[in-house]
Amino acid sequence: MVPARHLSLYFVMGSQDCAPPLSPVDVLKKAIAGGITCFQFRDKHSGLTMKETLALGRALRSECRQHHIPFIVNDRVDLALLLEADGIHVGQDDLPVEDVRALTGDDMWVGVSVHTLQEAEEAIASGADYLGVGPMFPTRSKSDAKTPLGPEGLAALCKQLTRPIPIVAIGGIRAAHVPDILSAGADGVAVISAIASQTDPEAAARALLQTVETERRKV
Ligand code: TZP
Ligand code: MG
Repeated sequence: MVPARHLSLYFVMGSQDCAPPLSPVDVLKKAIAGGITCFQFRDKHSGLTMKETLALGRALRSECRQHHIPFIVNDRVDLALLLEADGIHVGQDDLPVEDVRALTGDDMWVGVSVHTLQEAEEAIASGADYLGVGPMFPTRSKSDAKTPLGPEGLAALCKQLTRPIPIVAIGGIRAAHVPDILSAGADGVAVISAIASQTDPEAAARALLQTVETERRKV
């Protein structure tokens, strides 16, 4: 299992999520300065070649290592292994958890995206270390995102889970949503645009983290 504190402010990003003048490395540096607690490298449909993706992954990995931020790779076991990632995150259409585990060994965390209680139970049974539940709200960052669950959907899922597991909520999340999401049962929030599309990603990350920490004291 992933220690829940790492999920407080989970930043997801790839080159498709950043716009000049800030490069992905600039954005990550600022997000780290603002206090993110975990980073997922998710480069999708960005037009980068495999070599460019690997090079970018190495640069981002190095930033995370320097600041002791867990580094997770989205979808790609090959990249996760080459980048010596701390974890890999898979969706419902990616490799099954057992097969990921067979390739990565037991030391790498495996996170799974789920949208329903059944998917959550299956992910737990197959040995997931944490769940990403979403989308919470409409999002522009994922073209094939499913129907938003809202905090009510998240609360229902959390309440019915038969075994506990660390949970991070994702999809359209802004600081104002944090109270409802944490009281619904999530350990933290995962965001792309609430940090990557902001003119000041550091300030955006800092404000989000502060909200998470304030709310956590109340929950
Ligand atoms: N999975 C479910 S929604 C989503 C992913 C990767 C996109 C989240 O991006 P944003 O910009 O925080 O809505
Ligand atoms: Mg995926």
